[in-house]
Amino acid sequence: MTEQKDRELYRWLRLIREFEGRISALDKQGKLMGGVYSGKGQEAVTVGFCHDLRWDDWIFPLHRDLGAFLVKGADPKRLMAQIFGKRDGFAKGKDSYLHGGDLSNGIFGATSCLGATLPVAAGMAYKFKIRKEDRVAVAFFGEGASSRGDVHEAMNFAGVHKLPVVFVCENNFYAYSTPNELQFGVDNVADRAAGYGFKGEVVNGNDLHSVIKTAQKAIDRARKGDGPTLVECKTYRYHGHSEHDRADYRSEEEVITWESRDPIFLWEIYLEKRKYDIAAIRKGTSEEVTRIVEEAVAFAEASPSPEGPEAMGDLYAMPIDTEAR
Ligand SMILES: Cc1ncc(C[n+]2csc(CCOP(=O)(O)OP(=O)(O)O)c2C)c(N)n1
Repeated sequence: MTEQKDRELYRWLRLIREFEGRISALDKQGKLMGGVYSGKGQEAVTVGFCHDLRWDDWIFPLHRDLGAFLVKGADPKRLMAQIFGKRDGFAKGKDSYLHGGDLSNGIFGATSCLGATLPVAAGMAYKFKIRKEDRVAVAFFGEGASSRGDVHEAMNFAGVHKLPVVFVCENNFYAYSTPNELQFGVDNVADRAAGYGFKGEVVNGNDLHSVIKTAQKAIDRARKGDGPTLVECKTYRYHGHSEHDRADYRSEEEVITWESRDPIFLWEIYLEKRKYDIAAIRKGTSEEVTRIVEEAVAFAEASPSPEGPEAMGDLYAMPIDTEAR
């Protein structure tokens, strides 16, 4: 990879970390509405899968994937306004954290019912296939969601029709407080791919190089018409399930062990080994991401709240201009 690309990837990792860190702080200050589900620690997964997607590809993030929004092209200011529940957010103030998608950038909003976005991703991929378009759908989900029936149905359908979709399981070892061994009876979620007739891969989700390599193969396979892949990224969320969860079900040793495998820390070591000027890169990136996040917060705070009558708008979807997207 070129130095420019290496630095760009570092910038994404750091921007996501800064953005989410600020949201956690704003939540503690009581400035946000609704729950906050930090993806701190899982940044390499969303960066690895989204950084090289085309604008006309679609992603289906899970509730912990603000990073995917940023890398796929969402405006940080609008994203922050969404989190504040303000009118300039994607849902125009009707929702806070969870359900706003950014349709103009190919980002489908998350659903409260976990796993329910996967059949939509398969449907989107089916559309691409029928129209003979070389576009790809990438659907993210947790290992907890992998136990849902519609996840199975989406994968089965995608396997039968060889659809251009990549299923990305972010296995952070706990679905709320439920550990892997109480969630499924196989060693890996990816083992199930065999039952659907496509390839399953397990990857170290904290190692950006590994994620990128596997993501590229899976995305190329989908784009070429060779069908779906299920990629399971083993990773870890540093925070609790949401900011109100102290996560007492994990040991301190376990958390510290995973913190020592931090994706940003690992990428910095790589940059250093490439003999780039890491001190300068770190400083320049810190200044840049802090500025972007500051501007986003100022924009969101200044954005108006919606007025009462607006509650009645946008309740039903207008037919989408499917030719445009
Ligand atoms: C169908 C369904 N069941 C339960 C919940 C409640 N719930 C919300 S998040 C969550 C944990 C999800 O774990 P996982 O899918 O592994 O994703 P993670 O939060 O670990 O990223 C649960 C049980 C829900 N939203 N939807």
